[in-house]
Amino acid sequence: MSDLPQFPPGFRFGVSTASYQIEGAVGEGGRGASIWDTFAHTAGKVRDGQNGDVACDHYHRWEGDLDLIAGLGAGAYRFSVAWSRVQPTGSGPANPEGLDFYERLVDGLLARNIDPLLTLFHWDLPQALQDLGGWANRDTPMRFGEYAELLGERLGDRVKLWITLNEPYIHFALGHVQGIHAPGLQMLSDQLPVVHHLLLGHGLAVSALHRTSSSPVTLANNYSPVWPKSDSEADQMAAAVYDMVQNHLFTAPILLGEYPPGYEFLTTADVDSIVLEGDLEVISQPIQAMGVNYYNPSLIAAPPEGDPLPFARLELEGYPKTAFDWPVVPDGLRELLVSLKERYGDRLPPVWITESGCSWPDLDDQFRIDYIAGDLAAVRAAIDAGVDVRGYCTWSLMDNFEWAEGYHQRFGLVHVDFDTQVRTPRRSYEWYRQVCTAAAPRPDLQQDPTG
Ligand code: GBH
Repeated sequence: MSDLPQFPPGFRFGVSTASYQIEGAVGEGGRGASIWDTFAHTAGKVRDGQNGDVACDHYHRWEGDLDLIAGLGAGAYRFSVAWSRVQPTGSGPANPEGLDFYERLVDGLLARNIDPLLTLFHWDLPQALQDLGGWANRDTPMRFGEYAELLGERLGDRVKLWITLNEPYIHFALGHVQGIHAPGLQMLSDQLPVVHHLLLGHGLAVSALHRTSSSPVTLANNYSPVWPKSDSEADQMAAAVYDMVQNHLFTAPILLGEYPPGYEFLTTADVDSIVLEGDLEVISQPIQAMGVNYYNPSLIAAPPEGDPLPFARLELEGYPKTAFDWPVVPDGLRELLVSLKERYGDRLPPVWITESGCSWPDLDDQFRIDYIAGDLAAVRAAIDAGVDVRGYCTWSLMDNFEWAEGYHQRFGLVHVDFDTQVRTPRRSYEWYRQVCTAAAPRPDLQQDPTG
């Protein structure tokens, strides 16, 4: 432990999860179907035909899971609400059983002295809304604002940090362009409506949460430092486009009130028919934190001729690889935090690392310990360089349903046997417990609305 950096007083260490990845109980408590139920039950979409029907059975085992978080001494738990538990078809009155479940969870966290950090949308859109066009339909952000209001009314006095959207860029790119995540669309043109409506949904949720809660509000963006493959003009241009879509498309409108230069290629229609007057004001309402999810840098080159995309993603060689084959580049986290600060300056609110982690199966997981230690050194270096970072939540508390990879990737501090549901803390759990318990005592987040 002695080699671990020190963090400012009040810095929070926590763990993250998401509803569809852990809850199971998809037909219980009045829950409606989500796009991930549909997608995972479509042949050929998820490895080995796996799905989240049972997942970690967290819906029934939540108390034991909260004890695991408490056992870490963690100061924060980031989880997400399944929209279709609260509103089975994505609109209309709340389903009381759904709200009750999350209220028990929040109260259970507070009873254990853990700050609840609540994500409203971690990709599991109610299927009924997808049937009406999903995020391509301008009604969806309106529905999202109403859903946010229901949660704010019920839990606004107890949730300590609100996260509207998880990784809108990944949901857009993998779900609506590549088609390897739900809803499985492969839109090659006219992508701007999905992007814009996600942003508008964020803005409307921010309004609803500010009306109903005094806690800070943010979103969790997935950022990746972009490294061009060469100095050639073609590679540099491709990298610039990639940097714009991955890192700034869902940040510049929120922090600066304008889309980043070059975004127009996302539609063949007239931009003004999609981005209506007043929208950017809604989108750019002040947020009190910026959630950063980090996994690895992106190596980008010019696309092969005839490719429909304006860039090509290449494999990054020369780094250790996780069991998912993702490169391990902890300093990329420092690089990206510093670059966000350079680009957005005082517009960048205090940062929370809302996710970072690795797939590694062994119970004796020195690999994961080194991974998190690398992250913490990078965060410390970013703080030293002037970035205001307030917390770090590792992905994930426990092994769970890893989207298109099913149960084949294990990101947990805690191992889950998916036949018996037995939870077994890995060595990293014990190590991270020391990190959490060594952290300085923390003041109440709600008394410090700047984050
Ligand atoms: C997050 O997404 C999600 O929020 C979470 O639900 C998920 O379980 C977790 O991460 C782990 O996947 O091909 O080597 O360049 C992460 C989004 C997109 C990050 C793909 C890494 C490229 C890896 N990821 N990306 S690589």
